[in-house]
Amino acid sequence: MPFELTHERIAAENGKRLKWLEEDYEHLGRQLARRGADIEKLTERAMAFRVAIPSWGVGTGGTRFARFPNPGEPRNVFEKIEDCDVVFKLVRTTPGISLHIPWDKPESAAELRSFAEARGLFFDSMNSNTFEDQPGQACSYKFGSLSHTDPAVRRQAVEHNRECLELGGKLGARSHTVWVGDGGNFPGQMHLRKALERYLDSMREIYRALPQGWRLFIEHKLYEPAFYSTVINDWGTSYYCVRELGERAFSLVDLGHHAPNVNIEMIVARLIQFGKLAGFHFNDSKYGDDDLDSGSIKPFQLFLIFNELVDAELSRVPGFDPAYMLDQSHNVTDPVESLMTSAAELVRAYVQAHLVDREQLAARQQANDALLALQSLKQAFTTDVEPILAMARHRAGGAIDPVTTYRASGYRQRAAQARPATARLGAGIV
Ligand code: RM4
Ligand code: MN
Ligand code: MN
Repeated sequence: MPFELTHERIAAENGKRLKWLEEDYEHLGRQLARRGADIEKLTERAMAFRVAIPSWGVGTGGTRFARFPNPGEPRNVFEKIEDCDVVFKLVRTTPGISLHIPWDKPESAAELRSFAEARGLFFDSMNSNTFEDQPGQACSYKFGSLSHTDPAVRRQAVEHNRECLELGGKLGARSHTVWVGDGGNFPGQMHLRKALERYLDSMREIYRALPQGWRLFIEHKLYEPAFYSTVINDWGTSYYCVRELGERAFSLVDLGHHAPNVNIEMIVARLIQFGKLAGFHFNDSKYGDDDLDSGSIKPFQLFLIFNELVDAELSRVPGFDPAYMLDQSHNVTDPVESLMTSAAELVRAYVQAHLVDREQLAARQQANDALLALQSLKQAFTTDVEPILAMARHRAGGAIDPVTTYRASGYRQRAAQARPATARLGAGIV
């Protein structure tokens, strides 16, 4: 697409807002100084924060009922990268792109890589897909993939993962994520223990094929598409599997993959403590795996998760190196806008978590002062850090107000002209 969201355009929009931002930033700086916090250090941290975008996140999502495509939807992986580039230009925290194979399998890895690198983007974790059938595929995944009862299906699924590793190598990726939809819809449908054994056997093969310097991530999910039992249903099973697999295997936490009300920050703390936290697929949910925008429903939970992450970062837990990605389904919004605001929500929670007075909190915990311990967290959580986020974006060359700047640019309208809709109108997760 010839249309570019230029630096000049962003700077012109920022010019309208900079004076007020400077005022707010200075005021917040004075407030924080009273609490012993240095606003400049927090802004540096905000500028250093990174979260990857999944290639499937820039397309309009859908439910099993329907999908309502946005105008100007990207029709191929190159157009997806163009949209990722827009998000990156405006928020500056999202240079990594996570590819889903085969949805975004390129004809030439070298061409795709240079297309991304020319925009300052790189390829983050690879994602395999053995939860749906592809045209011409020999075996079906209707009844599972890596844990299937038929060894031929398992072999095909392992082979697909090997291909992802090979492609990822050419793209410069350094990790591979395996999520399987394997499970049972009815009690008795599958032998629960044997299915997990078969899964592990297949995963051992994938692990053995892992290139040097790579990490392998697995992702648990309590239900869907299987509605009675899933093979990797919870973090305990996931943790057991990554321990079995070896030191380069880690457990990934997708926020939507737990029962309602589960204490996810505690799962995070456990995985950190056991040296097995891979990182996150961020999203938010109300009733199930709703894949809503990060921070839209339960911002306090997001903050509490970051509180654990920042605590681990500051106490220099050995080997702590979590990978972050947004895994959301944008069904009713413009995906570019959702991704930008979600990325900002993560930075917000991250900066707020850095505002926690950890010495004070530790003393209150030591004294078993439940009420004031909560206040230590609430003081950080209720601080409006927006001027820090906006200043961080501005200093990094991004937009003070990403959504307004994006809308003013007319990018979506131009994309709609340049990318006439294709026939893909069906239902589906992404
Ligand atoms: C799954 C899981 C995976 C994602 C697919 C599309 O629920 O979250 O990470 O790749 O959806
Ligand atoms: Mn996920
Ligand atoms: Mn999911």
